[in-house]
Order: sequence, then structure tokens, then C-alpha cells
Amino acid sequence: MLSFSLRGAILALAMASTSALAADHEVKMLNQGKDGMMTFEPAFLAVAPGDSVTFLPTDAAHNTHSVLSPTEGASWNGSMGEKVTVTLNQEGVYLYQCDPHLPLGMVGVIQVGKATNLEDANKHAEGMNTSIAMNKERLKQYLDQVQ
Ligand SMILES: [Cu+2]
Repeated sequence: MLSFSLRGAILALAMASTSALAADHEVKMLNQGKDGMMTFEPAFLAVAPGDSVTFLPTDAAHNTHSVLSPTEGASWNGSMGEKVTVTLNQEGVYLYQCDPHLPLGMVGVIQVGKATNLEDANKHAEGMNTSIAMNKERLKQYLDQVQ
């Protein structure tokens, strides 16, 4: 009896510490942010594997759509104005965009743990830049923060 309840207590403790370690980060989708018009804020995030990120439709008419992930299946595609929470278990660099505002440079970068696919991410960013008309410098600025 004693050992049974002890085991339960240890299990409860282990579960509590797991949830305490995984953090949730918030990214706002904005018409006007510190980087100018049509931005994610913060547009660069470094998080730990297992953390989650919540995209908040603070202003209307934006979405979040991942366009590069370190592995297949670790992607998301939100509808317009949708609040999206993603749990990021796969290490690497993630690139995402707001579909209607890609031409205005509404893009973001998330680094999860080690930047295992940084070369791929930089290459993919070059391709994205051909679709960006304004604020072209943002994507590179965000990627430059990857460590
Ligand atoms: Cu947008």
C-alpha cells in the first residue's frame, strides 16, 4: 500500500515538472509593429524543444503558415484570423509567413534547440525573397539572430 502511493506521488511529481519546463511563447500578428507595417512580433524566437508557440490574431486579416520545417509533419497552416498554438518538438529552424502579406515581408523565424537545418533555411529564404517586394531585409535580419 505504501509503495503504491509513493509511486503515484513520484509520477505526479514527474508530470508536474514536465509541464513546468515546457514554456508557451506568444507571437502577435500586427498591422503595425516595431519593425513597421504587417509584422509578427517577436518575429524571431529561440525556444526549447517541447515548447509551444501561440500566434495571436491581435489585428484582423492575418494568418500564420509554416513554409519550412526541420522535418516533415512539423508544420502548420492557420486560417485568416485564427489563433494557432503549435508545439515544437523537432529541433531546427522554422520559417513561416502570413500568406496575404508575404509581399510586404510579413515573415517570421523560430529556432528550436540547435539550428540543425540552418543551411536549408537560408536557401529557402532566398526563394521566399523573390516573393517579397517590401521589407526584404527583415527575413535576413531574423535569420541572422539564429545561433
Ligand atoms: Cu498579415
